Amino acid sequence: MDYLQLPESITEKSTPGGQILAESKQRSSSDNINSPQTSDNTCIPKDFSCIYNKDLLPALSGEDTTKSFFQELVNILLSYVCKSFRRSSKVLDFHHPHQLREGLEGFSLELPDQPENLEQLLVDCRDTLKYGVKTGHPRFFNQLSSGLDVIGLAGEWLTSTANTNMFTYEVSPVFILMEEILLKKMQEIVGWSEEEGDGVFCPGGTMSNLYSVLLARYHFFPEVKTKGMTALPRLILFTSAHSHYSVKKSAAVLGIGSENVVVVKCNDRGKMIPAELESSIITAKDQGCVPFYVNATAGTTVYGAFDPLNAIADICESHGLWLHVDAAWGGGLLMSKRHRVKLQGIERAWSVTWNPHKMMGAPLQCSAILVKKRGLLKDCNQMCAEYLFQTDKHYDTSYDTGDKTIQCGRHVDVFKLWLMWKAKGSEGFESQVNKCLENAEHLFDNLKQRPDFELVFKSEPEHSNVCFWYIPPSLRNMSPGPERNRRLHEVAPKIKAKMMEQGMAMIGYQPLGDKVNFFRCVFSNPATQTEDVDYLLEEIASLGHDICIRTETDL
Ligand code: ABU
Repeated sequence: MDYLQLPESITEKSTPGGQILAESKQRSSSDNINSPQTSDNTCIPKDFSCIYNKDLLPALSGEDTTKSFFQELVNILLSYVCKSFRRSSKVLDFHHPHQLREGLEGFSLELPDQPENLEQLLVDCRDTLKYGVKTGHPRFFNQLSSGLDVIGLAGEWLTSTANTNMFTYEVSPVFILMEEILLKKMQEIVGWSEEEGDGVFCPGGTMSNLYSVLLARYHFFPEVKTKGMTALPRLILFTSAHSHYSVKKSAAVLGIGSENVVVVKCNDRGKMIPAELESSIITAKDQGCVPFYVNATAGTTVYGAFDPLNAIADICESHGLWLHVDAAWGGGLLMSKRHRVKLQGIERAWSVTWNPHKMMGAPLQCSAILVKKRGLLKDCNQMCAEYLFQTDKHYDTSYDTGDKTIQCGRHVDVFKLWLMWKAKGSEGFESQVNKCLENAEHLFDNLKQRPDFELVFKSEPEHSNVCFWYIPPSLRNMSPGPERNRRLHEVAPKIKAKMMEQGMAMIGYQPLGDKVNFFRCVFSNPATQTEDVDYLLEEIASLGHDICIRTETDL
């Protein structure tokens, strides 16, 4: 059995794997790494006030002190992990920037000239977590990436301990192979054939989207690599009004220019209108420009909408354009038999962004750019630095994948996801995704019943995004119009400010198009239960009931 392969289900583990686990268990118990004792069996005092960095490894006889320091640190981390799941604990302990800068009860951000003792460092570690935000808390609804996956966290710890670089096989043999296997698995789930597919893990979805534009441009105009933009005609790319801002940013970064991104209209539900795309392409051609790339979104950031991928793919095919699918948020739904239908047509994409740090709950950061055409990443980005990518190494240097990327040093993002996949199997991710979408359905059903809330769109959520307004008593009988909109625009920020001061939940808001500020609730944390959804609505209603909104005469 190949132990790097990912299981479909955790019950599939074969006996040899079990033996290896049993052996490693035996090894670890005899290693006795958990004991806070020195090698001569005397206990190390847990007072670190006279102990400094210089006393830790690599100091001679620094081993026991190092173990003891880590034990203390692990206690702090474990206490934080446990608190993160406790509903009685706060999601955040908010302080304004000036308060944190000034220092709080022995916690100072200023950097000293003289070393501080390890006791102080442990206090600093504890307080860094204390004044941060518990993004793993079941009542943290603020971001697309949330949750605290214990196995993922273990993977992240291991990754930091290994502290290596993803550029060559010689320094990352295991991680490089894991990346190959994981990317292959994701490509298979997207629906590409055995012969197709390449990819790389990137520092976030914006970077993955940037790769897609870079590769599309290189595919059509390989001379850009050496000659630059002056050798090219005026290029145009297309993306929907609800797509992520990273598409425009990519055009700006790559020297194409954000004004050469055509923003295609969406319907009321936030989905790109294919006929609008087609007419925009024709207009661009009529103006003498060269369309080359279309970004379709599978799971928009605010509405969670899925663009009609097959209709868009048909248009791209007929005009010979590169189709990228930004499934940073929606990619997780591919893991669910019930929900993957929403991404029908994704297999026709030339590239796909998929962020497992969102819907699959992998710790940040974990984003993949998947590319259908093999070899393109390498051809586009390779620089052949001889000090790193020597061609006369004694192993298969096609595993020195670093030159496929636009980075040199690259963080190991793959291990935590690989370990999570081992722990849950594909089926575990499927249940996780289904549960998040069930929470969204529960919220949507509740909102429909309540007179104090109003949905931004009336149709069922496609993803786990649910968008709504809270309507305070003073606005409930007001007729629609600019004055009501002006007042309603103030409601969500005021409620959020109070919510952050109290710290018991966290949810985001934004305006969008002609819609004034509304709440966007998103579910990606498997720890969240329907009781947390109910809590959120009660919290918003109670914070919003008496808020003071300026009337026209106050202005
Ligand atoms: N890259 C999109 C993340 C935005 C959010 O978490 O709301």
